[in-house]
Amino acid sequence: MSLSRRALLKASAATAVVGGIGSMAAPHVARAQAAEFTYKYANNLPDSHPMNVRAKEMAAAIKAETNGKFDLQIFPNNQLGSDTDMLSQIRSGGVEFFTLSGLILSTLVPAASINGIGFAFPDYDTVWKAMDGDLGAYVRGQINKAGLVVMDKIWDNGFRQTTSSTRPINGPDDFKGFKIRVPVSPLWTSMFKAFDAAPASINFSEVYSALQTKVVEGQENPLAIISTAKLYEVQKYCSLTNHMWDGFWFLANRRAWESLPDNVRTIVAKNINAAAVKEREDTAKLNAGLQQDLAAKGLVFNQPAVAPFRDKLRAAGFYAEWKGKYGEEAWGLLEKAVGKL
Ligand code: X2X
Repeated sequence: MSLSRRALLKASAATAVVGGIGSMAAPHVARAQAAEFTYKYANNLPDSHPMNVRAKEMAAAIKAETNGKFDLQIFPNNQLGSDTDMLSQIRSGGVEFFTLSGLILSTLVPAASINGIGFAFPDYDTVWKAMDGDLGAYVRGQINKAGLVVMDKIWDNGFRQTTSSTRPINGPDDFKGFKIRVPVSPLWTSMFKAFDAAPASINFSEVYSALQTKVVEGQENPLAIISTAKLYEVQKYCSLTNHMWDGFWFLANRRAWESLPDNVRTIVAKNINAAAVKEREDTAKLNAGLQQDLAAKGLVFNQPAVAPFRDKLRAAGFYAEWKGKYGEEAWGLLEKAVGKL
């Protein structure tokens, strides 16, 4: 090869590199480029819930920062199936990302339901300290051991309230024989059995119609979901039982995650975690402000005292049973965050 030809090749290689860097740094001047990675993110919530609002924003930010290389497609509202379906899809790689309540994830990772222990968390401050601290780290460790990747920041679902078409819940006795839908999770069933209720495990995708056709009398969810999923249309009473805090782990299929280049992975994780923090603020605000709005839509509110519910769970042996299931280490981390149960 002649000297001049070699020099020419070197020069064009250098131009290609400079061009590449230039287009990464200034996406607005880059040509539209087909995505190298198109990943699906599935969830069970309506489009208007803060989770999907922030997810859309986050997808746009990821696309811009990767210069179009990474395209996150969002499938809200159980479009790809129920939570049970999506959990098997995230494991097989049918979807790359999925947000799931830790309580439902516990069918695969038993420790993941621990934040849902009845009446454990008094407020959001305590929740975020625990879930961004040692308790959350412990649960994420267990999720990893089960073969799934999980982002650092858990997304907020909220403190759960009880709705009904038949009666308000003023105290634990009102739960006796109450036909209540619960998500598919042993902890949920166990807690409502401890209240002598009649819990039925039903995926969220079926909840509206189960309430409408009166297969069940009631259900329990944070106000943000009662509002965005329009459950107030098929319920009459809302009892502010605040019986547990629930959040969504942002899960990734391991093979899909590990096939991303490091720099793309960093951008994706950074934006997902930042969106989680914003979604927490939105959702907490929404949960705090919705009572009036829902009352205007016809829901009748009441706020029962917490102590009788806790006493009933204690007397039924609920805390002792679950302490035994989670083990000393996990239970110790929970009590370190919330106090003795
Ligand atoms: O299924 C529910 O009730 C929901 C939407 O709150 C969860 O994902 C746990």
